[in-house]
Amino acid sequence: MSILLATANWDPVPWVERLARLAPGRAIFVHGVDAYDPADVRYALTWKPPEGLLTSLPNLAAIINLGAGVDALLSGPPLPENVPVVRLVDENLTARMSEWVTLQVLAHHRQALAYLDQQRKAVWRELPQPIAAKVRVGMMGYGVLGRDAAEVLVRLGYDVAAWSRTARPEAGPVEVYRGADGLDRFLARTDVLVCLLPLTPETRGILARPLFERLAADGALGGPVLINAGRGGLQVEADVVAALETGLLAGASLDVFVEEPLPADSPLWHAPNLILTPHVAAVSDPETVCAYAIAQIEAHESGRGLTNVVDPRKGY
Ligand code: NDP
Ligand code: OXD
Repeated sequence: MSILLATANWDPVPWVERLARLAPGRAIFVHGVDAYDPADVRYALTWKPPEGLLTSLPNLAAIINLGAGVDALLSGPPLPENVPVVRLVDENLTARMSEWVTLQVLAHHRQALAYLDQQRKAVWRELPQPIAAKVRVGMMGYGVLGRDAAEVLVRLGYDVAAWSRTARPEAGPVEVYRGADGLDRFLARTDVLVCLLPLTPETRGILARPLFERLAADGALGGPVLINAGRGGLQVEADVVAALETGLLAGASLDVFVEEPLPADSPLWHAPNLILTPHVAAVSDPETVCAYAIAQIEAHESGRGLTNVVDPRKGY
């Protein structure tokens, strides 16, 4: 019933300490640090594990992904057959993402970059200030993270709608557009596009010029704004730079990039009206994520079953 931790370049120490406190008596191995027999491992707690590691564990009962997005796992070499993959759903992570999204929406709406620029030049000038109700936010991806961020933005008074793949009866407080049919109408009513989609074969490259051209151009912010914290592979970065330079997009905030760390020569570093953060919108906190992983293991062993199991056919 041992646990194997394989977390790329994360510091394993806080994870092991927390796991040991929550599951005393259970063996915990850190891949690349501890010697272990692969046959002893029942649960793999992973973030971007090395290729081939998971298929080398013959008695694996579950893979617990220590982040919400499973694109790196599913797009790599084949995973062991019939071993469920659990993704992270964590209130702590969800709250952090809503903080980041709110910060970015407010920054563009309330012209933080323009005021910073004025401050540097010692310019005292009032800029247009539409009320939030006049700003139409579109949540692209209305899952765990999109819903929570939407609720916060609704509370602030924004006119929020969402776009998702399927119809769900328990939709929440905003109008939800569905699938390819609903996309045009969704984009046409959107001033600030917030993307919290997973990266799948269907969504790769969706944030590109043809989509930017379908956003509302007549909104209260003088042009559409793109905010992406989903995955870098969702965006065509040359199109984002060109759209910012030509004014097709009035502004953007990006937390995720095709290549991370973002290469020093990427034109994104110098694109106008772009706020860039280094994939930190919502980091995984060992405190809460270890508790989640142990709760999943206990549910599995008690027969209650795993939750938030990824459907490999959907890709998220
Ligand atoms: P969920 O699985 O809960 O939600 C995904 C949403 O995207 C759902 O509404 C789903 O539709 C929708 N969707 C998926 N595919 C399509 C499609 N082809 N067309 C339209 N809608 C689609 O994921 P989370 O909200 O938990 O996380 C979303 C993503 O956020 C993660 O996959 C990850 O990449 C990213 N993330 C980034 C972080 C960061 O720090 N930057 C931190 C955490 C996550 P439906 O409701 O119909 O299923
Ligand atoms: C995640 C992430 O998917 O941090 O959780 O990107």
